[in-house]
Amino acid sequence: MPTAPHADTAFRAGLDAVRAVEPRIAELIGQELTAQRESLKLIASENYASPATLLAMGNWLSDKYAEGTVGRRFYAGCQQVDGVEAIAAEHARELFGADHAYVQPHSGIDANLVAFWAVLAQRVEAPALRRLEARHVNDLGEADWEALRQELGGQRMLGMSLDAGGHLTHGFRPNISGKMFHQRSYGTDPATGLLDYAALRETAREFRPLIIVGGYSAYPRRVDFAKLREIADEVGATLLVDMAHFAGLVAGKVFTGDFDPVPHAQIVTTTTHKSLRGPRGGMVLCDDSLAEHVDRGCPMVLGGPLPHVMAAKAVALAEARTPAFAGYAQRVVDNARALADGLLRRGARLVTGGTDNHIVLVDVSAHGLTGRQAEAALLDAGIVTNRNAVPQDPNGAWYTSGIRLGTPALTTRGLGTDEMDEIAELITTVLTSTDPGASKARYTLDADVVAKVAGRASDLLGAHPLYPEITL
Ligand code: DSN
Repeated sequence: MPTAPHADTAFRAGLDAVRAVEPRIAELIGQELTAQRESLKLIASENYASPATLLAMGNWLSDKYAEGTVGRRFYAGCQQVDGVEAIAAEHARELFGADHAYVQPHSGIDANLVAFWAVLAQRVEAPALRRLEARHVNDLGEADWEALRQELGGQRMLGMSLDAGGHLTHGFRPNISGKMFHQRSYGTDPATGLLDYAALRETAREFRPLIIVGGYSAYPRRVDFAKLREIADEVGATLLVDMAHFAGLVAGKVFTGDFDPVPHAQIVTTTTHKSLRGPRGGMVLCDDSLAEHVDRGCPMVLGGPLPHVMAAKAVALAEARTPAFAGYAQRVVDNARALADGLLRRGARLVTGGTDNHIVLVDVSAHGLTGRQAEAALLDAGIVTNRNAVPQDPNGAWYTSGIRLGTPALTTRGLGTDEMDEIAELITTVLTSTDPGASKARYTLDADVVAKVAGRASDLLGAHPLYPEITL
């Protein structure tokens, strides 16, 4: 990660100011740094932002309201925020080769909501207004408005099933997307664990969705987005790809051609804090035909933008445009493969038998464990992962049968393929030494194993310090 020699002074001064007002918060900020430094973090969706990115967020840009878009705000005095948003959007367009970028979403869910409503506005609302010869929804009478509301709420979405690695915001009932859309899922081939494009095509032909959602949060392989677009075109759907997990691999040109969603999907959403290594937030990229609808994200879905976070997005996106970032993205994938190979050599069962992105999904039922037991036992030994369902998981989404591992964070710290092999050994030691208890959450793990693994994990981290220039 790009270092910042004087960051130490800046963070110290900032913490002193916080401490003077609410010392408990200063204490917790300091403790979080220690915890991050001491964790062998394999959570696939987390990373470490650069000091420059973090510092760009902690300032008075936060104080400004700027509803609207660049040059068209509902508040006066937005010149600086206009500059910030324009620079962030320019970096995003250039980095990903997109026609248009909207950098206001506060999170991935927000980005997806903006994208869903942009497609609904383009494909349902705008044609209805033309039909009714109205310029604006406010011009409609009660009956026409009610008919349009029903039409907007009656649309169909096809997304990847949760247990195949899809995401809750891709039309599932606990999320608002599942309440807005009639949803159907596509999944993976039970024999290989790989995305079943033929079955997806069949479902799309039969279901005729308005939107096909590509993208995942727990699928350890590349997706052929050219093929998804071909299917979407055949059934008249808009292809929307949520690349939150692998945006860093697209930015770093590890995923190119058919595996880069941007040239193939009409609209692409992402978070900015996962493999992309920016601040916590979201973003939408789209083709020119959707730009005007996406730009209405605020106030359609979002509250006022967070100018300080847009500034941090601009910094992180500038970092992602460097050759160093491309090297980082390649190492993320190399490390995931080394971790997967190390686990396979030691007898692990991996969903799809390996990885070609940053994710490794381990089926821990091979060790007689639930995901919950494995996650807790690994945490005891200082290895932070998260439990995750595997395809057709008999233990459901709470206990699960899997653990999801990811390499973006440890790669940022500088760990390489040799260390990944050693981490595979540590994980195997914990999984093979953990005895399942009477319930799906209980287990026993020998204290000597815990001490040995935690000691070695600590040595590995000690050799690759996090934010070495910060000496708090
Ligand atoms: N929470 C993110 C993840 O862990 O994949 C997705 O929203």
